[in-house]
Parts: sequence; C-alpha cells; structure tokens
Amino acid sequence: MKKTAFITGATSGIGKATAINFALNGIDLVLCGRRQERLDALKEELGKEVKVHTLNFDIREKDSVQKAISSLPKDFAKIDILINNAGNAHGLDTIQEGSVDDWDAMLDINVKGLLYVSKALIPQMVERKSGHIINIGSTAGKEVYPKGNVYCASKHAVDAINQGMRIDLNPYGIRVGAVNPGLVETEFSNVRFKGDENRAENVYKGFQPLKPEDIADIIHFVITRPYHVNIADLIVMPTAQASSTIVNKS
Ligand code: NDP
Ligand code: 8X3
Repeated sequence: MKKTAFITGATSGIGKATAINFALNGIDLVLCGRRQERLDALKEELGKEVKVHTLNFDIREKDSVQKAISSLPKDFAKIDILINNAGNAHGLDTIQEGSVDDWDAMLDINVKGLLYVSKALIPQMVERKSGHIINIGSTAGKEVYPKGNVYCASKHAVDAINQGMRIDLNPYGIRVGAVNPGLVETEFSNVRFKGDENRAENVYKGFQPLKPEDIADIIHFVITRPYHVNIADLIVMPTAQASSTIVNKS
C-alpha cells in the first residue's frame, strides 16, 4: 500500500538524501525546512516520481509547526512514517566559553522542535493504531566528547525521547526507533562552525566519512522490515571511526 513520509530537515544532508531515496522507492513525501528554494527544487525533482508537498516552518516555533501540519491537504494528511531529522550543532566550545544563543538553538531545534512535530503527528497515529517514527540521534547521544557538552546533551535527550516514545506508543502498535550516525559529511559542520568552510572540511579530512546516502539507505532498510520487526536503536559510524574521539586519519 502507498505510504506517506513526513521528513523534517529535508533541504540538506541526511533529510534530503532520505527524501530522494524514499521518492525512488515510491513513498509520497511531505518535506520540511526553512529554505523555500530548496523545497521548491525538491518538489520539482521528486514530484516526477511521487506526490510531494512541502512545508516551510522554523521547527523552534511551536505555533508555526502546528499551523503548518494542520494545513496539510487531504492527500497528505495521513502520515505513515515520521523522520524526525531536523537538527544541527551550533558551536564547539568548552562549557565555560559556550554561547547561550548556541545552547538555545540546539535545545530548541534538536529537542523541543522534534517534540513539537511529534506532538502534532502522533495523535493521528495513535487513533489509527499505526505508524513508524524514526528519530535521528547521534553517536553524540551515546557518548559525550570534549566541547560537545550541549550538542551531546541534546542528542542524549533524543535518545531518551526515543525510548520514552517507544514505551508510550507500544500499546498502539506504533514502531519507534532511532538511527544514530557518527561522522556524516553534510552541511552539519558548516552550520556548527558558522560558515567557516575550511574548519568544516577539516572535520572530514584524512578518512572516508559516511555519506548522507549511506544513512538514507539504512533508514529505508529500517522502514521496510516486516511489521513485527522494529529496529529500536541503531548506531552507524564510518569504518575509520571507533568512537566520538577516535578516528583513524591518514
Ligand atoms: P544538515 O545541516 O545538512 O541538515 C540539517 C537540516 O535541518 C536542514 O535541512 C535544515 O533545513 C534543518 N533545520 C535546521 N534548523 C532548522 C530549524 N530551525 N527549523 C527547521 N529546520 C531546520 O545536517 P545533517 O543532515 O547532518 O543533520 C541532520 C540530522 O542528523 C541532525 O539531527 C543531526 O544532528 C544529525 N546527525 C548528523 C551527523 C553528521 O555527522 N552530519 C551525525 C549524527 C547525527 P533549513 O536550514 O532549510 O531549515
Ligand atoms: C554528529 C556527530 O561527532 O560530529 O552528531 O557530533 S559529531
């Protein structure tokens, strides 16, 4: 049966690769982000394969999230798969030097934004007793690294929310699981380092990082398991990476 997926952070990186993968696999799409021109381009490209609707909202603004989701046309109103992906790191500083604005951004986007979207979409899944939610966590949600403090806290929160959602939605047959990547080359480090491209590129130099398509492929695997199989928590790193701080660079 034809399914519809709702992907946050679809304008770049892991979310965009997942949108492309899903479209090629016949899954209709609701794609979210703030960069309208990218949403338009994706709609144009992926609309050749499947039905695509785009929503432009800042995930930090709960009223905008609710309003955008309430505005979904009938054809897109039933969401089978939710990919809670939007998020970023802002800054890489010791706790004594970190910026409060960066902390606000990470907690508001990665944690509260994920909750706002989930709050707007879970009731219909509960009512139907069906749905699949994938929360994009991180190795940073399993392990804290130097200067990672608040980003790691935000991803540890995603880990806890993932577990809590799975417990609470268990009676309704809704599948909940997390995909926790290590180093993936996306716009992530450009955002973290506020547009400093050299610094961002350096993060992925000297080893082969994961590509967003690798994660999209895994997400597609997760959502295509038979109904009785729920991949609850998956960690994936580049082969060169052993932990948040151990990367075998040439
Ligand atoms: P990108 O920077 O490439 O993509 C981030 C996406 O999030 C963009 O589509 C962006 O859209 C969206 N986004 C950011 N802020 C907001 C906001 N305020 N409102 C709405 N949308 C927002 O990074 P990745 O693809 O790497 O990151 C995706 C997820 O994967 C994040 O949760 C990240 O923490 C996680 N992750 C990434 C890893 C990596 O190494 N890259 C590793 C582990 C986890 P727009 O700007 O258009 O709003
Ligand atoms: C992203 C992985 O190690 O760059 O969540 O924080 S890391």
